[in-house]
Amino acid sequence: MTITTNVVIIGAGPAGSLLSHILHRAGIESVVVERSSRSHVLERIRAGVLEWGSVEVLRAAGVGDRMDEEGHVHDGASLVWAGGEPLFLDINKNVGSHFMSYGQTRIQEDLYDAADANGTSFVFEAADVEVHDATSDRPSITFRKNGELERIEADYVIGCDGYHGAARQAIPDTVLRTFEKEYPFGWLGIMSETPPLPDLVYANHEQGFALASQRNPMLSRYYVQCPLTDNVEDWSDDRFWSALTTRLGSTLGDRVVTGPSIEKSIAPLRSFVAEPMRYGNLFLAGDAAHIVPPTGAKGLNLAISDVHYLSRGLIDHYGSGDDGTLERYSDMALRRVWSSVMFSWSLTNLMHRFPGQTAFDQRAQETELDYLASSTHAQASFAEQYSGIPFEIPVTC
Ligand code: RFL
Ligand code: PHB
Repeated sequence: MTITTNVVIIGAGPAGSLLSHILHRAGIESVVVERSSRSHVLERIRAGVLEWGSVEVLRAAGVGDRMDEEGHVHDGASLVWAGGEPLFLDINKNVGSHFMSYGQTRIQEDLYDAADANGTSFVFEAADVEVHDATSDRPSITFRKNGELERIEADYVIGCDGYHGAARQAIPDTVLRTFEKEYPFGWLGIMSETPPLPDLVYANHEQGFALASQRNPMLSRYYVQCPLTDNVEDWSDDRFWSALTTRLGSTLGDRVVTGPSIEKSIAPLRSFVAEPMRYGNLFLAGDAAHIVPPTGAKGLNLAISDVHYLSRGLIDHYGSGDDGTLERYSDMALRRVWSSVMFSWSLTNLMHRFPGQTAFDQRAQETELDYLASSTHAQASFAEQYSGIPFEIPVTC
């Protein structure tokens, strides 16, 4: 069976579902094709920090009400190292911006609720997605649903299908340039129904990195750096709490309220960029085109900024026939991507313990952190990067 539509979107994560929602509001029809089940997508626990630009995009798309009710707005975040007192990096004071704690699972629920209300077409559990004729006027995708081969023909195919997706594979090696860095450790994350620390805290400790984050007043999210060879079974709750509180240092560690974990998982850390983010009438957005280590809290925010730019390009195309924004999409998105890639890489290097790290390397990290503590310029630069560089296209309602 062949379906025709304006835009076919591969992947119903935050990038794909937000794009289809914004297009729907502009009267542009799309179909979203997702490999997993709806419940599987909703259960994945991932990001928790939204840049202010992302908050504004979600509000402008009409999916910000619950975020504004339940999200926690922060003025800044703390860094702690070498057993010292935490350094609060005041983003509001330095760059007049904030960020918000609001879980990706909640955003995903908000987007699926909006899709249900819109009646947008989502196909879940679609296997073997392939992109065809990406450089033609009428690109298409095929996939299997309940064993049957289906085809969707469109003006544009948008790959929002994450790092392991099918869309990027449709771009020939002669066109696509990739940049990659793997880090020799992972993050073990837990969720616990306990009151979180008031601020986000990033800790550099000789036993490894730790992060205290949150979802709501009775839901904490914590991470510790661990070897890639570890399994979650290696980490009892007691071992986790002991590692976390040690790494946060006594001032903050003593304030952590412990309790049973309700989720525990290990994620590897990687930096990856694929250029360009367009091949003919196939566009890539979000993790399909780039991955950053979670240290800078940028992955979801980049997915949202890509969608902001791309939706504007598609709205211009269908509204006035102006393709200028679509032509600029890849270069414009990549400028923001590389800025976040660079920040996430440097914060990862600054805060983690690397295998073979010497006393010299540790002291070098601590000296850079001391510089951050003593320099208002360094703090302003951190604040500017953590809060996210401004969009080249302003958000309008
Ligand atoms: P997603 O979320 O991976 O969604 C892609 C969707 O595509 C589907 N898919 C396919 N569908 C059809 N056919 C195929 N062949 C397909 N292959 C894949 C998948 O099933 C999936 O539903 O990508 P998207 O939409 O680009 O969103 C990106 C974000 O999910 C990701 O960047 C963030 O979660 C990263 N991240 C963080 N980002 C932040 O901005 N702030 C944070 O605080 C933050 N914390 C994190 C994070 C990621 C983490 N992990 C687990 C990697 C913390 C962690 C621990
Ligand atoms: C999270 O809350 O999951 C989180 C917060 C900050 C990060 C990464 C993840 O840098």
